Amino acid sequence: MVESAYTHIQWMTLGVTETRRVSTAPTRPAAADEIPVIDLENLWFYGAERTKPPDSSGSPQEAKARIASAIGKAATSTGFFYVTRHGISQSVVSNAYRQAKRFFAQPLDWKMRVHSRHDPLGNGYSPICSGQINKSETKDHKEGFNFRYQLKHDPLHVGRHSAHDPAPDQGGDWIWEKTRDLDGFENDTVAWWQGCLELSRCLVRLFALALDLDEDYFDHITTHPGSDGLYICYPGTPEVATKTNDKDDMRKKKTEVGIGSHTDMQCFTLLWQDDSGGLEVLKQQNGVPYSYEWIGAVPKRESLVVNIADFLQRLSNDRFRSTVHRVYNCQSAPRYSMPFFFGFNYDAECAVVPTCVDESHPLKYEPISCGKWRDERMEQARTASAASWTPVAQQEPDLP
Ligand SMILES: O=C(O)CCC(=O)C(=O)O
Repeated sequence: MVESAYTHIQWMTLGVTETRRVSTAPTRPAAADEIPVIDLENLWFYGAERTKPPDSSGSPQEAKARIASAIGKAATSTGFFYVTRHGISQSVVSNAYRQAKRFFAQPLDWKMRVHSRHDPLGNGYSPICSGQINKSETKDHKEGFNFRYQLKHDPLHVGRHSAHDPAPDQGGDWIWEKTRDLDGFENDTVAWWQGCLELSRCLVRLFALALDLDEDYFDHITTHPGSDGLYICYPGTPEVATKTNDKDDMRKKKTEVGIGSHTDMQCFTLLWQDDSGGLEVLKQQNGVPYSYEWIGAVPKRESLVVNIADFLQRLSNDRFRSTVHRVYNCQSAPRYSMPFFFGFNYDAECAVVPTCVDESHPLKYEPISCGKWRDERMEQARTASAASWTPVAQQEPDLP
C-alpha cells in the first residue's frame, strides 16, 4: 500500500498562528455530506412578497426549524454549505457577474484611478499580487474591487435616513463616481449587494435558531452590519494549463495561489463563484488522527457557498467552525467570484451566546465588537512578516 505524503500549512486566526498536517493527495470534490446543499425554499417564511413554493411543507415555524437544523449541522462540521433557492434572482446575479468582468477587462491605468489606497476604509480596486493573506505562501494572484456598507443603499433604511442616524457609512461614493463610464455598474453592483444583505439578515436568524436562541436574538446588531462586497478576478495561467498531462498537484506547484490559506474574519461569508472551480476547503481526514486534506467546493448551479467565519466561531464558543480555505486557478481562463462578508454592527460589543456555555464548555472568549475584531485581525495580517511565523517543527509535539 502506498503511504500518503504530508506537508504542513500555517495561517493566522483568532489571534494566533495555527498549523495543520495536510495530505499532499490531489484535491478531491467534496462529498454531499461534507459540503451539503441546503434549500432555503426562497425564504417564503420571511417575507410577504415571497410566495410559498408548492413543495414546501408545514408551518413557517416548522420550515425554519428544519432549515436551521441543517445549517447547524453543517456549521458544526466543515463550516461550509451551499444554499439554493436563496432569494437572489438570477438576473441580479448575472448582471453583477457581467459588471465584474467588464470592470476587470479595463486597462490597468483605468482601474488604478479607483485604487483602494485612496480610501481610508479600503473601498476600491486592488491590483494583482497586491495582497498576501498567508505570509507562509505566495502573494495572492488575484485582483479585486471592494464595496462596503452604505447606509443609503441599505433596504432597511432606504427613505428613512435622518441626519441624526448614528450608523457609520463605510462606503465611498467616489468609487461609483470613478466607474460612471461603465454603464449600469453602480446599479447592478448595489442590487447584488442589497440581495446579499437581505439574505444575510435572514440567514442570521436561522443561525440564531441553530444556536438554540430566539430567532431575533441578533436583530438589534444587524441594523448597519459589516457588509463588505467584493468582486474578484483570478487571472488564468495559460502556460501551466496547456500542459494537459500535468496532474492537479503538479499544476499547482507551477501556479501562484489565487488566495492563500485563510479563514474569514466576520460572521459568515456568502460566495458566488463562476464555473471554473478552484475553491478548496481544509477538512479533517477521516480515520487519520491530526491530519487534514483539501476538498473542492465545486461550483453548483444557482447556488451560493456559505461559510462560517471567525467572529461567529468566537460567539459560539467554538461550536461553529470557521474553516480554512484557499483558491487555485489552474486553467488558462480567468476565474471570477463575488464574496460578501457579513458581520455584526461595527461598534456593538458581543459576548459568547449563553446557549454555548456550560460546565463542559467553559467560556473561552471575552466580549469584543465585530468591527474591533476585524480591524485588529487586518492589522495583524498586515504587519505579520513571514519571518515572524513559528517554524512548524516547534509547533506540533502531538503528531503521531
Ligand atoms: O474566490 C473565492 O472562491 C474565495 C474568496 C475568499 O476566500 C476570500 O475572498 O476570502
